[in-house]
Amino acid sequence: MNNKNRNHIFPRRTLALGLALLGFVSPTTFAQTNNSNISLKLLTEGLGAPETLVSIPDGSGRMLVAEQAGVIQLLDRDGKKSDSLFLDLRSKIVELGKGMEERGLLGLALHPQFKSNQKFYVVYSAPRRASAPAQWDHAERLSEFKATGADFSAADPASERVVLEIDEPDWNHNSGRIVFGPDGYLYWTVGDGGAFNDVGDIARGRGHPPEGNGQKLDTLLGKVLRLDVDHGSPYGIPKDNPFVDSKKGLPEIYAYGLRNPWGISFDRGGKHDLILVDVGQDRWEEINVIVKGGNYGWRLREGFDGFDPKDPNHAPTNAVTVAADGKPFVDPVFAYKTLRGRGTDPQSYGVTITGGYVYRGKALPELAGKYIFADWSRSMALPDGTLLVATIPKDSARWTVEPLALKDFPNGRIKSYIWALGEDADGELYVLANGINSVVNNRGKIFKLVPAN
Ligand SMILES: [Ca+2]
Repeated sequence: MNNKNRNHIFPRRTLALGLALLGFVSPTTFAQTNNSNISLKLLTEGLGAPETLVSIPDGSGRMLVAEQAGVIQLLDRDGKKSDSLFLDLRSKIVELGKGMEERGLLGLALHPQFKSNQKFYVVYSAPRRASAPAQWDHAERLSEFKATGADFSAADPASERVVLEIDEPDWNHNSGRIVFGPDGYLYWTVGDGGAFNDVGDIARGRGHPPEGNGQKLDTLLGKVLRLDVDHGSPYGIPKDNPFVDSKKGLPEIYAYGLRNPWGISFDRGGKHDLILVDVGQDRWEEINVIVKGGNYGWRLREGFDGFDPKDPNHAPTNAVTVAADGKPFVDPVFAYKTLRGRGTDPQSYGVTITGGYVYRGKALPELAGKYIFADWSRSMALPDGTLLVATIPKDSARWTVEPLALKDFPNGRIKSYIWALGEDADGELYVLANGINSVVNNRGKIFKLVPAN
């Protein structure tokens, strides 16, 4: 998956696997909170690693689910898979590994006027471009496609229009999450280019400048981009993007200083905040509220601490608090410790954060206005994801988080890797889970958050 190897820490992975074989399974570290009115309803299973769920906005209740291995499934309102795929992109995607994998089909978003123009967008890992350094890994490609037919039940594979490609030095930290904003523009999260610590791998020719991609404004790596896909060729730049006039940065950049954001969503209500989670290196997992032009710190900051790539396990005593341009960094609204070792740290929820949605549905009034998200797993090697709920104070400054109380799953732990969350047309939420840490097996399933019986 995606978020996971965002860390690229093989010793940790190996340790987790060894402990798993010895029978050390992370013990419950929180008081059980299963006196809940919320439960999970299994909607469908037998999917590849499911990474995005969106509703088809025609009142049919049908949904599209993108699998990381490169296909998009069509589900009916009860979760039953269509006999035929909505779209198969596998021939366009780089060859994927059978184990941990961060490449593949990473994002799907329907155009706000999908019902009339039938357009939708995907981000996937395409082969390295000839213009990229020979030792680099691949390119992330944003493409537009069109659905066909009166009922949108399939996409036309020949309708692809490549919007933008970004060369990637490494196989990991590709991010690739996309969402349309209330302004009609497309927001695209791009990881820092991979390897570890945003310093790169010598074997790859680095691919990371001395200050790291996150802080460097002449690269699209480590950013949130904002594009106008309705104007220009192949796209336009919104005229109020932060670097349009200053020439201090690329005009696509909306926010920067990010590592590998695995989740981005706009709150449908409230102030329509743009909420992003950033997967940390070794110490902190973050929730950020994204503002235009904001610098979120990576790789000078991680969580609320400084970051030193030469000593990533400790906060430097001389942490940088002001960016090179003299502006302060934007702190997260919440950060929790990245789980390490045997997974017993009560201040951590797991090894990598998975983004979600502010609940604006009707079925679960106790969740109204709260941000529902997850941690992928408490172990690299075992399926032990945790659903989490954040309460957002009126001033939005510092959020509070606890495990989501579920009737049948104490402490929000659902015994699956949590690849992503999904939101339907009614604002109801789904959990996109996987029974195995691989994108090529069909162990994925989708749960809906529903009232308990
Ligand atoms: Ca940050």
